[in-house]
Amino acid sequence: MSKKVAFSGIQPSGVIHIGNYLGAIQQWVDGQDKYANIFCVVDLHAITVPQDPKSLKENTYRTAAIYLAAGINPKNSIIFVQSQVPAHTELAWVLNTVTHTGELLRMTQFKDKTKTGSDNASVGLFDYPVLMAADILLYGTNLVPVGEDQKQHVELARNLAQRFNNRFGKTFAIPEPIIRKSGARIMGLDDPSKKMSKSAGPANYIALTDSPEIIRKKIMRATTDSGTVIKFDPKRAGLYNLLTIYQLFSGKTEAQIEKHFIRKGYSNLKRELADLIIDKLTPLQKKIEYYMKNKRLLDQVLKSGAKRADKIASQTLKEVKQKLGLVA
Ligand code: AQP
Repeated sequence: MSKKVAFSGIQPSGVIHIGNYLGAIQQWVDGQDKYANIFCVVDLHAITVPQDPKSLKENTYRTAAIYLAAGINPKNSIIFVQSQVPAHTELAWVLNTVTHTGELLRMTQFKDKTKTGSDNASVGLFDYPVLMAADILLYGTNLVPVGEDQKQHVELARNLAQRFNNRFGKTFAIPEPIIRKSGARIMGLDDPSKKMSKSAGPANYIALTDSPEIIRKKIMRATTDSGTVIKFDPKRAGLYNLLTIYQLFSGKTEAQIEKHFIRKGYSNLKRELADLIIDKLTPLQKKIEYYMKNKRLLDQVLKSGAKRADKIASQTLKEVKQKLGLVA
């Protein structure tokens, strides 16, 4: 039996943080042998909010470098940049024509990002979930490994696939999200009531490229409560978040961790957690730097990935156009 297709991506819109790593990238690496994988650097999504062109280019390379440094093997998995495969925007337009505006108005990410009430948000930001549906549906994707915040967007992709199939005949596979039980929503260090987010400011996240000094400072300053007992209690959001990060980086069970921290205080936990993160991120950072110094190698990987992706995507788009009655 052929393997299920898994598709996912990250925006090169700034730093990549441990939320992106633990919620998404780590499960991509874990599923590498199980699925036929396609991992995209979604630069067209990034430009739905203003980006500095120079930084965007550098961040696009860095995101690809992170995929490779984390252990994605480009021989098996397809790694590419979204804007290098034109079928993404073409299918997004087609899907726009079967999407209801009400569906997009209900998207919590759009609502969160436009909370201030300003009407300066781009139409691209409004349409973001449709482009994401196109990304997913072009590849016959069965599984979308993401963090919990993307669940609603994958749900829309499912609905659009079903709607299109009902109107025009079976064309798209119906994708489903894969969301980790633990790590699906890493919370902000300075505000554990909201998810860790790169747009929330540096005290909120640990970037994969943060130095040991910065990591230590951010963890020591992380918001906790006035309690003393170290336990996995979801009601104590700050502590629970730190313990979850500890668990995901250490691979230990809740019971093992709670036992380890019996009669120890929050400052012990924070010190040990900082050491653990530094320990895990240092080798990753070395690899990221290696790839960033070898842009030619990155270009080769991305060019070959785009070629492989384009072959699949063009075929899907051709079928879509035929079904719609567009002259090919
Ligand atoms: N806090 C998180 N916990 C777990 N998973 C997360 N992801 C994002 N934040 C967390 C997952 O990372 C993948 C890539 O996300 P993205 O590039 O779409 O970025 P995002 O979700 O927009 O990340 P940010 O940091 O929140 O960016 P801003 O602040 O710009 O909106 C996805 O699989 C996502 O679920």
